[in-house]
Amino acid sequence: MRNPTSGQQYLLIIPLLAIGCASRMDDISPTAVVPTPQQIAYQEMELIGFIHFSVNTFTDQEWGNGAESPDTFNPTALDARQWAEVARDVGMKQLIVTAKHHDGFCLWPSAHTEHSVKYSSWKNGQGDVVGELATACREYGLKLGLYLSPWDRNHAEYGRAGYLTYYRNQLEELLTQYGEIAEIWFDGANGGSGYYGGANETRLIDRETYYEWPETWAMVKRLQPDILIFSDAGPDIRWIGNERGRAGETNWSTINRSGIVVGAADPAYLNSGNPDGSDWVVGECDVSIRPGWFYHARQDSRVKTPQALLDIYYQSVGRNGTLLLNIPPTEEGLLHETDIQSLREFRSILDETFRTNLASGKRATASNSRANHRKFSPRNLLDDDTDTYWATDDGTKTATVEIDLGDTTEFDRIMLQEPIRFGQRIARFTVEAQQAGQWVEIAKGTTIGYKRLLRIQPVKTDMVRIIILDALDLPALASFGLYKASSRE
Ligand code: FUL
Repeated sequence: MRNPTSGQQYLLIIPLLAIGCASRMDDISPTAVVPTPQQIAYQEMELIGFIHFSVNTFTDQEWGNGAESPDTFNPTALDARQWAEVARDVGMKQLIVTAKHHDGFCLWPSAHTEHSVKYSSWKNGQGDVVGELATACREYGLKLGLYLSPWDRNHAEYGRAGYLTYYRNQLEELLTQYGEIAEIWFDGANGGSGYYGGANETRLIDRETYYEWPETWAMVKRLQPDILIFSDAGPDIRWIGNERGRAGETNWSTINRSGIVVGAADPAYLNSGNPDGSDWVVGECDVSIRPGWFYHARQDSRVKTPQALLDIYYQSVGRNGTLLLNIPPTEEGLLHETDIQSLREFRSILDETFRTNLASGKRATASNSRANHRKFSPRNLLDDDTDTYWATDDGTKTATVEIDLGDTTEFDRIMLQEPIRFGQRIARFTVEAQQAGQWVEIAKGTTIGYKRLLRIQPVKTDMVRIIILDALDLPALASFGLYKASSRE
């Protein structure tokens, strides 16, 4: 007999087990629609860079018509490491490059066309921008995403079945030759006219059926199981409905994907999402640091200021979206100094504003804490840990959390976060501050989601409360912050 257990030992173990079970509390039940781990990680990145680079950079156009000679593409000092270094320094976690824009020119040496870097004199046809960027991203710890324009104004078969085979062959190259691809960007633009192998005509396609998106999406996932697919209809990431980088004040991460036609979606629907939606599709807010997506020297004086970028940040990341900020390389193949300066200052201001959470570690009490258990205590909002959270009992849709700041504190920025792994729940809230013994409303909003930032006039108080006025299910919050903005904002 091995290890005989005496009766005495049992007597000791059983009560210990009972105590262990009582203190282990289940998490709240997730709502019907929740994000995948990849979608959560994607939102936590917050800021992503977009690189628009193609023949357009050299022809000074926004949309090349497809007749451009590959020789047009000839950057004199291309350095993808410079792009990655700047991106990393300013807090971007991923770069997405236009592997192919509407002009059809390929930044990688595709085996399926002669309209690529392989046929340009850049590096005697030996260059590969996608490859160089993939290497640079790995070096600087960034994820890589690719934009492969479905509309191709160069290809002779565009508009016919043959093009779809070509498009999928290209996808296969890109998704098998460059390591892990975190995001693929399917643009909705389909303008009609183009070179099309010399035909020079207008070709209209049926947006609903031509690209056979469900099959293409399945192929993409087969080749890169963890990839996130962007389009008007997701399936993982959705366009936010404008190119100004602004999410709706109300922004649900849920929509109904079915019925959305890529390239013909309702921008207002994409902008605010749908609380009754059956699919979790995060909103991505794309915008360029310049008026155009491609570099144009004439726009050197129109680079967005750090303050304009901050404004966009508050309306994208601060409204439950991610910010996809375009920084187009010049003809040299380098990011422009003006853009870099603006980005660096933007990051420095952001860091200064959010360096100190004035509510961190303060005392919090709630009208309802689930099962009165510390796992759901309102103190979890102020512990600088987004894994812990406060939640209420089943059936509760309204609640109040009061925060005692101890001393009179001045702040003008408020941050709230939901634990979105359990779904997005909160539909309406206010924040109040005590002023001369009275509660006064200082901010209000609808959705929160991954992150909500509110800019308000400076408030001085020692007591703040969050009032949840409506929620789809019992409310839960992961984090709450109060900040005093940098004077440079
Ligand atoms: C649009 C395109 O037509 C623009 O050129 C740019 O690429 C933007 C991000 O998407 O649909």
